[in-house]
Amino acid sequence: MNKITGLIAGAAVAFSFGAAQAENWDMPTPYSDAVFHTKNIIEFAKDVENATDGALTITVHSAGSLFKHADIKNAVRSRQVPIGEFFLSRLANENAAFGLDSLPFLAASYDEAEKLWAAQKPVITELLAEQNLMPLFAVPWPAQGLYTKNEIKTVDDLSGLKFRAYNAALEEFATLAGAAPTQVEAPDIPQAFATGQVEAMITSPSTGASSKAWDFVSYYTPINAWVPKNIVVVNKQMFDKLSPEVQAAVLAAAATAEKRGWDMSKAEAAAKTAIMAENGMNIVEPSPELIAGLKDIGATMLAELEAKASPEALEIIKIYKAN
Ligand code: PCA
Repeated sequence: MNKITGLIAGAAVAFSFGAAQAENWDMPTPYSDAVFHTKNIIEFAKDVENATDGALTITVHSAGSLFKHADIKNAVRSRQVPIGEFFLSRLANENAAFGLDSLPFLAASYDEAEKLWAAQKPVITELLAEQNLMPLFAVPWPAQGLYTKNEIKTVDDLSGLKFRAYNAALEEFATLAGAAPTQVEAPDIPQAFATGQVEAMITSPSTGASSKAWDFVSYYTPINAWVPKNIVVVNKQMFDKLSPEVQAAVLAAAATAEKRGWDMSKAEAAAKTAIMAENGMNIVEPSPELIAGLKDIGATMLAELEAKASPEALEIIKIYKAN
């Protein structure tokens, strides 16, 4: 490009993005700055700002500082904020279709998680549209493992443990394992262990490391039972108000963020498990008995879900299993 066409191109960009007033969007997330999901959405915000020449800037509010986790979806729905991130399966109470990534052993590897997301995406896009919400991208946490003070060899060893849960499916899983679940948000994990409110949990090595699990448990057992996702949604009316150029920039940055997020997630599991080992935790491969017992619980949960699930959830399971 020579200097003159460069100037003209620059002016055209400034014109197309500058025509409308510059916008700033607040973006709440439940998770703290140390978490890779938060790093990814901060990158997403930068990409949008750069691609739009500052016509749209996004300010990320981490660790539930702007809205509590339970309120983020409705805050976006009611346009208190235009965009937000939350744990997708928290919406399972609205429709089981949202919760399938948190069903034990239905999709336990990244390949399966990708297949499940492909089956889920069109269905939940339609369900969210009914609430004036549009998904921009979804990124999985690494597979979920078990954190305990003592070694766990069978499901019986979980009996009576005060167990930290983050959604209804995990609460049911813990209950079926004979444990006593309590809901605790990720940033509150260290406090919940310190005060004795909980003594065991299931989560990713990412959250294990970001909450310094070695301060309160000694064993990590990578049962790798499910690969749950965060989702970023935007209010459709707010999105429609953006110029077509800015809309295109947001969608392009979202596609980039989805790809980058899955890559970050895949790199996390080994890296964060190594950090836990360096800090003195025992990393113990699960016994066949433990896995068999946990799979039984997963099968019970799937059968219960299939007996009462929404047509949308059943359709996703059908497509997922056929592929
Ligand atoms: N970390 C989040 C959700 C799943 C995960 O790996 C948490 O523990 O709340």
